[in-house]
Amino acid sequence: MTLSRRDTFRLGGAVALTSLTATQAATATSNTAQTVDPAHSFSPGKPGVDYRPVITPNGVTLPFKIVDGVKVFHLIPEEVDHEFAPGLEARCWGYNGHVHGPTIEAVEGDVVRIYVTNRLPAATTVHWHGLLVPSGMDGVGGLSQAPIEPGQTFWYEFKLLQHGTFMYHSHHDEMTQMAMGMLGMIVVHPRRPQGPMPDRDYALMMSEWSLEPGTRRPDPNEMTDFNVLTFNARAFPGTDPLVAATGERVRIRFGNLSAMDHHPIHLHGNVFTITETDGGPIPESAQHPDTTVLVPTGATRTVELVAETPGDWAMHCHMTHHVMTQMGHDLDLVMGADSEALQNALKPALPDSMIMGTEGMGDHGKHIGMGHMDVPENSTPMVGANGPMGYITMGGMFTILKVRGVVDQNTASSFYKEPPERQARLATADELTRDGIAP
Ligand SMILES: [Cu+2]
Repeated sequence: MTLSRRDTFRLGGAVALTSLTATQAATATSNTAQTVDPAHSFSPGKPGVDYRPVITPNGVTLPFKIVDGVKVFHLIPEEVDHEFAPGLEARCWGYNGHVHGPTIEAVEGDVVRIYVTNRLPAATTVHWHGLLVPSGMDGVGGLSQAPIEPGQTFWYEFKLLQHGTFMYHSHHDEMTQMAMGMLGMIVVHPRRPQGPMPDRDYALMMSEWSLEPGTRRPDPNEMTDFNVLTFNARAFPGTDPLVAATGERVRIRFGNLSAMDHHPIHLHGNVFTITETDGGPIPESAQHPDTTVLVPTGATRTVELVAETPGDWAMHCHMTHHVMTQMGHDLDLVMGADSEALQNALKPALPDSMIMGTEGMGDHGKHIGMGHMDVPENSTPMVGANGPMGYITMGGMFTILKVRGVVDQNTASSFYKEPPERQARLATADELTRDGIAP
């Protein structure tokens, strides 16, 4: 399908004819830099020239080509075999071979043309969450467009009037399709950046899944008891860390398209400023420092910080069950029980059983790591992975910001080592005596 010049203007998406002078661009950009004048045309923004490309940990950015000044993308909804963490795989629905879909990245004022080829067995649509688009481009199946039937390719085209962090997702049988993974991030860079540009710009989409141990299909019918909580569709230890050098400005864009949950994301060792939502930039007078940002479902929040202190800084959802993976929430309480007596009682009926949880869940992964017990096929320990100082008893929606004096290709895979005077350790007998502490 081709688009006439007249149609393009009707959409408010004028094809770039000439590049703008600085004065024209300044006039076209409002004082708050939230919108561009839809009548103005811009040259398509170039990565590395007009913006520093965003990094999607564990993910990719959707490639585009430029045809007559329009950025042309091709999004392909399809079934994808996806790994949440080593040993935990599922057959999900995603886009272009990825779960979630690739990040769509462009520049305010760009005209984007997005073809969607449906390779799923079900009809679908794509909604551009937070973007100001014509009603006919809004992607609500049955309301603003006909559903895209299997095998069909649909055309979407609109001008990007805003900059910021947005999302895309299925808006047809959303309950099923979003639970199967049909989500992605949209990053629109400002045409004329107002503040300092970030040195590192990260995008993290949060979602939640129901995947019974031993099965391979996420269960969209689940309403409350989600057991796989993810950043970019990965559960720790499957999450790639974020890295930054000291002194660098870091932007982290959070999107949340979880079915039912909000996520308070807490970052250790740093203070950030919450700078924007999917509604636009937060005026500087209303920005505030924080260490936890609540990201409601169906929303984005962007934070910025300057990395100051070297270290391995945990970043995770602070809802404690959201840093567990495939935990059975209907377990009977055994905290404080006599594990030996329980074990002896169970032995005749279940000779291979192993009583756990009388002192909490922390040892679960450790026992698996030591080979004392197996996990069911296609599942992962509820918590964690081996760390430099022992076992890390967190899983799910957990990742690490690795801050170093210098970042190199080994930073992501290495752990920070503190000098002894900055490292917590066993107290010595001399110290206890000196300070009158009875251990
Ligand atoms: Cu959470």
